[in-house]
Amino acid sequence: MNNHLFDAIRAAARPEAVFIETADGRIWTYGDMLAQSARLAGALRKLGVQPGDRVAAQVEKSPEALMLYLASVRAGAVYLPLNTAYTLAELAYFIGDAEPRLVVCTPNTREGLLSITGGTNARVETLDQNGAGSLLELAAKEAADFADEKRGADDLAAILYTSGTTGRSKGAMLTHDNLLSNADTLRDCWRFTSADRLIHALPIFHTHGLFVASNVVLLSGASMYFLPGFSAEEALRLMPVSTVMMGVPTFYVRLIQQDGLTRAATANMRLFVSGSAPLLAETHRRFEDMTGQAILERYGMTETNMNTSNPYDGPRIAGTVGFPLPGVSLRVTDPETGKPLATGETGMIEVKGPNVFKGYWRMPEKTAAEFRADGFFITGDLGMVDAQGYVHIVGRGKDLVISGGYNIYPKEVESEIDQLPGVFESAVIGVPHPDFGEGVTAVVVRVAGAEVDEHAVLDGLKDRLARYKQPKRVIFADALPRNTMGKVQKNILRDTFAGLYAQHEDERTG
Ligand code: MLC
Ligand code: AMP
Repeated sequence: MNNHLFDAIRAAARPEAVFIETADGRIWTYGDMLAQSARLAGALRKLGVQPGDRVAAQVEKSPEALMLYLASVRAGAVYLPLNTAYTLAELAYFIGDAEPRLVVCTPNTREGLLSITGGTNARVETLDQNGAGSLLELAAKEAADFADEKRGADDLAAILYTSGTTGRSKGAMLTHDNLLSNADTLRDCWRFTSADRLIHALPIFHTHGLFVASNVVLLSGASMYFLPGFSAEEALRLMPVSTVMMGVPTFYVRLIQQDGLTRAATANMRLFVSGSAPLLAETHRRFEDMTGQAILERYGMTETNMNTSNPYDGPRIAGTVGFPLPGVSLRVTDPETGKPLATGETGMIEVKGPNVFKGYWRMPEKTAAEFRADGFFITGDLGMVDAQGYVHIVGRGKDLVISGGYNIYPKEVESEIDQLPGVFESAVIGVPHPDFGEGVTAVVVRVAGAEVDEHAVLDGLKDRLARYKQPKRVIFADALPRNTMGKVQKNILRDTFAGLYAQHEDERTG
């Protein structure tokens, strides 16, 4: 055993087989993957990256970006992918917290990142195919083989930041075995083989696109169409020459609006997977009516990788996330006492297994608070297990909005809004949205006499928060509803504004 995760990837790689095909027709074989990740790993080592060092990357989706992840694993580093939508203000926190040795970015963010990293020992490099001095140019001078750093099952492979419900984001520390064990399990459960071809339209800075999709393909020696983003037309065009697609519910919501989505168009596809946010039962049924195929819904999170999946063989029940994966223990407990609940009772979902992360980066108290003494991780999701053993997610114990598969923590948005001139206080909620599942919505109370309007609030957030976190609508109220303890009653706000986006859509089409 040398490098726990990469040894397994290498073992599955047949050098002549196709690994990636891009929208512009570039083809990468597994041999190219081995050579390019070796060259990049060599470049990382030359730049002073040592085992255990963090390599942060905010780069556009490309095969080269995926190679950077693999190179980081091979060099024994800890990969820290960052959403391309993050603003400089957001990046400053992640970089300050993670203290990366190397930050890889695009040429247009280089200046900004240099201003953040000034005075630290982080280097800033670009991943630019044409740029002189880019990491790729350094890599081109390196050998096509690389002596992978020794890394064990329990060593860190990645840190992924997930926003905190109360304060700052937390870095979830994922080990080599967290990633490998989960990808192995998913490959087997979903019957991946080298004959598969995946439509990969997800971003590669989150668990879904980076670990679930890419690692499963790598570990089965399969291939993928690597698309820069999701387009329903493009996905439909590729279905006759593909076998699997993984997506967030918004992908499926957009696909069922296409007349071209038929049994014939999907005849070559053997599996459609959905996750990262709840898939409406209505979307599930409509998709099945149009294609004859039942979407397989699964449930996971950054901290735990995948926990449950509907069965490959056997009924895939709409509105459920299926059974705990092999090796994963799942229980439902009373959120107050932690006592396990009976079948059919709703409570807190807790999980334990090789998939569950090692803890939050440099936050031992937060880590301790989210684990039970017997090692179960408290997910913050509310659910129940039915008599057949299917897990149902029925709500969230955490104040969280999921929009198009991205998590938004209201607290973070509220803190930014509350600092704007003329704002007295605010409450941010998720309201049903026809495309994104939930739409981020701000309810704002003005300081007496202030004239701040929707435009001013949105303008004030522009450089502070990633676009997807910014409210789709800002509504003004005289006061926020509160209970006797003084806590804002967000359920009342959610009920009041439940029709906000439905109405908006009608107006648009009407
Ligand atoms: C884009 N926008 C969003 C948004 N994505 N707003 C809210 N929520 C989102 N998810 C903004 C754009 O900036 C744009 O703003 C406007 O909304 C419309 O953009 P669009 O062109 O319609 O969006 P598109 O580029 O098509 O992106 C939508 C999407 C994308 C759903 C394809 O968001 C996406 O790929 N989501 C996947 C997220 C994901 O991978 N999650 C996995 C997390 S891992 P404007 O005003 O500038 O036009 C995890 C664990 C697990 O959760 O279990 O998997
Ligand atoms: P993240 O922190 O981005 O990894 O998001 C994880 C959260 O997404 C989970 O805690 C759930 O709340 C939610 N989630 C993921 N998959 C599903 C699903 N299939 N159904 C409902 N919620 C889901």
